[in-house]
Amino acid sequence: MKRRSFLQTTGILGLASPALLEQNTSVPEPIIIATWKNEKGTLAGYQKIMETGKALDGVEAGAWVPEADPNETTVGYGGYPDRDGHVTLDACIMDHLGNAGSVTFLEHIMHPISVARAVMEKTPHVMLSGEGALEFALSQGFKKQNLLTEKSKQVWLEWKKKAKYEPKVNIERHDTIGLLALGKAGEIAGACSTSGMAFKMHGRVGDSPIIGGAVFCDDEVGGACATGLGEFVMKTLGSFLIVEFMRQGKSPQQACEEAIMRIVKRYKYQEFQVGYLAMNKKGEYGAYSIQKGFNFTITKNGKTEVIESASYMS
Ligand code: SD4
Repeated sequence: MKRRSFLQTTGILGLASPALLEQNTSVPEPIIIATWKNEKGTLAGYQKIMETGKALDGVEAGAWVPEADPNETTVGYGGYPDRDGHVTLDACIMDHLGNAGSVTFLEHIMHPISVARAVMEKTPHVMLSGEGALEFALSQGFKKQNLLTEKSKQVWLEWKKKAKYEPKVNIERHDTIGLLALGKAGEIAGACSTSGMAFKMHGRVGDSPIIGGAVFCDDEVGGACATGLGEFVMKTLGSFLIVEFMRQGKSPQQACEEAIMRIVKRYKYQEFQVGYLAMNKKGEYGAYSIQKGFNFTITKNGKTEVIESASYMS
């Protein structure tokens, strides 16, 4: 008996709409998107998905690229330190089953994203912080390294002469990497990695390790990730909010816009940047930011493209 006539005789077709049947059978092509201009990162992530099939492997591999790049001053090695000269890292990762792992205030480890993944896969916890996160990383075979490059140290020493902390629009080069991917089975995963705000207070933790803040995924809906001034992402739980908007039927673009408007309406001070990126299970994506200048990178079908985001301020 053919599938369709089986469905008709058993009455199943009457229960499920044709659109639903269609949706269940079509798996979109693997795709990976990342905040900012991160072509090498999305390409590395895409290649990993092609190799293992898994979105989770893709977002981890994508984050590795800026984490190891000494010229990338907002992520991992070479990241600008806090006001006391410490490079402290935040990262998180989430898979399609709703598992999540994160590290905050972690020092001396080149790839915090992989420590976050180890927290997710090898501990009963979601988040490890500071000394405890470092001890855990070392126990897992990660190597202790000095992440403060000579170049970043000089910038910090120069900053110390005035020691004035003023978050300004894009001036601090918000280049935190947030990633979302669909694997070969169409499953979603997300990740984020950063050294946080340059010259922040020692001990400051941003949105990047907060599940629901900088990253959220739900395999029934899609995922979202964030960059920019983390305090505002945290206070509005941006990525979770975007996924919930998509669950209500909004497109990724509409969902990002609503989440930005939530910040804009609630907080009058808008001289800072927040950028959101979202993708649904069909592989449709959207982005929106408060200020001009936010962009994102996408790799799909082996092709990589950097796209300028629309913004609230023109
Ligand atoms: C933070 N959201 O620590 C991060 C900063 C960021 O590109 O996105 N920088 O608040």
